[in-house]
Amino acid sequence: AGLEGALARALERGEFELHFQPMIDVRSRQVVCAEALLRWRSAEHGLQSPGIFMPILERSGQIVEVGAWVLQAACAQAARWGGTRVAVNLSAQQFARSDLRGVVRAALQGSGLEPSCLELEITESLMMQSPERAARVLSEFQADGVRVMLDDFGTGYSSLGYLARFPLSGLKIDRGFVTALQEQPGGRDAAIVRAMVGLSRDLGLELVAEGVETLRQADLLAALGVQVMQGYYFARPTANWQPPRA
Ligand code: G
Ligand code: G
Ligand code: MN
Ligand code: NA
Repeated sequence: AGLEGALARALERGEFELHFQPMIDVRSRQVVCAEALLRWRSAEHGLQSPGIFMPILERSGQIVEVGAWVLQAACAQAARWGGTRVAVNLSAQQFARSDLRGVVRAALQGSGLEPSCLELEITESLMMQSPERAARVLSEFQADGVRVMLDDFGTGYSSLGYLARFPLSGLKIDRGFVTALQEQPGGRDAAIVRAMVGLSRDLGLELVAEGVETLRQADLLAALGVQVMQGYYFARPTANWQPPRA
């Protein structure tokens, strides 16, 4: 079968799997959360990344079913971690569905995971498609005790005003800033990261830098006040990931 045909059967064949990548508090060295990243292990097409199959799932609408599987599988894993949070990425189509709250609640109830151990990652563009609806959906997650992080922060078009009014748990600084920081440590991107540190502190938001690939990037971020980091320098996404034992 072609890629699309094979993908249509992937869920029933059990070909999807989650890899996990930790976010690390560099001061305490503790893992604060691990992000679930979807992979498709196709019998015919080998191991595939979301860049390839996510657009197809979005187009076919299959993302809704697969997204529910991701939530349930991620919560089931995290329930065995003993307190380490799990982060799940939401797609635009999932976010637009009126049954999302119920799907999230079902994943929590089915796994026994504490709501505060689940973190949903949404992008700015996803939020901006309908800010009023997004505000309501985020309030519902807040009421349920589920955390929401704004992913790829700094690359979208959201107004800073939304940061004050939307019930977000935190921000994930897009890896573009992390790359630029290393190229020009005293440059404009450093100024923006420093502003994000101040903004998140003053608004009571957690801040995570993603895409940290080198010790130098980690040091530059730490010097700017970023405390939680994620990236290849610390750990690549892996199957069978476990939190380190204390
Ligand atoms: O791992 P990386 O190649 O793992 O992921 C590429 C993109 O796919 C990222 O933007 C990431 O947020 C997205 N992604 C990874 N897993 C999922 C998932 O389970 N659901 C959604 N909606 N996006 C995902
Ligand atoms: O859009 P989102 O932030 O969810 O995407 C996460 C993506 O970034 C995944 O594809 C993940 O595999 C990838 N990723 C994680 N750490 C690093 C890193 O240090 N460098 C690069 N280039 N990509 C990373
Ligand atoms: Mn993410
Ligand atoms: Na991101």
